[in-house]
Amino acid sequence: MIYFISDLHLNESQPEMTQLFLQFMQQKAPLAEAVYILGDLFDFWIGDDEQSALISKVKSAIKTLTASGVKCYFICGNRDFLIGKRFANETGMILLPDYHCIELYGKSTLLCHGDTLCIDDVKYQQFRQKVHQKWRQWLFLRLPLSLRLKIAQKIRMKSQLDKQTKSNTIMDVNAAFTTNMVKKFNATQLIHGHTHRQAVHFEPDFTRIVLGDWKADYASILKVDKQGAEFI
Ligand code: LP5
Ligand code: MN
Repeated sequence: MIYFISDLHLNESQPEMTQLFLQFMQQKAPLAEAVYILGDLFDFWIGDDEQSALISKVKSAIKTLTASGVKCYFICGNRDFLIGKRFANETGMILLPDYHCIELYGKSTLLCHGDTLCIDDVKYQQFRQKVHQKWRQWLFLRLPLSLRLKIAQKIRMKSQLDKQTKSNTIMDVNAAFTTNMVKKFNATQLIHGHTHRQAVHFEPDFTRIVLGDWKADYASILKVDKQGAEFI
């Protein structure tokens, strides 16, 4: 059995959500073969050198899981794309590229965060392209933590403002682009998050499973086994 989660956006001001995640990692995840975290585990990530009580708790939960033999895979989201090798080494978590195809109980399944499928959100895609440039990241990671935090907060504010002017259609996946991507990987199933619209869509050539975001009292967890996929 394999679990898929995404879009927890763990942050200091919602400790209940961190609790939910820790509960999941301690009670459910140990029974699985693997756990896939498809991005936006954290509200934002400004470098593997940041430390806090929340970060320590999350790291130690992942470490305990992977040390017990359960594989934990991670595809970065649009908020925590700076999670890097140091985090992976400290936790045993395996970092995957933006698109990753797996054989999931007989179904060729493409995994991604989901932001790259939202190509109609041109402003976001331009922003994404910039912050994914290695030289920019290299420079950013060498700034003092306090300055990085300020920049991240500025970006969050601007993003929240911009989102008020964007329609839901613009902020959803582009259907034609998504179909092409699934075909390119010869997949029959796609699992992604980001849009926060938990659902199972039966498209003509593939099934698209969308993970939901977590709330203080709601954990969107997809369980897949031989019987199929279900949200628990
Ligand atoms: O996250 P969500 O779901 O609310 O919105 C996303 C898109 N927004 C983002 C931004 C993230 O929320 C915040 C990322 C913080 C990263 C911290 C590290 C910074 C590292 C820099 C390394 C070089 O992803 C939002 C989408 C939405 O999903 C739906 O898909 O619409 O996209 C935007 O809103 C982008 C804006 O339209 C453009 C943002 C430009 C920001 C420029 C600010 C410059 C301030 C610089 C100060 C020095
Ligand atoms: Mn996201």
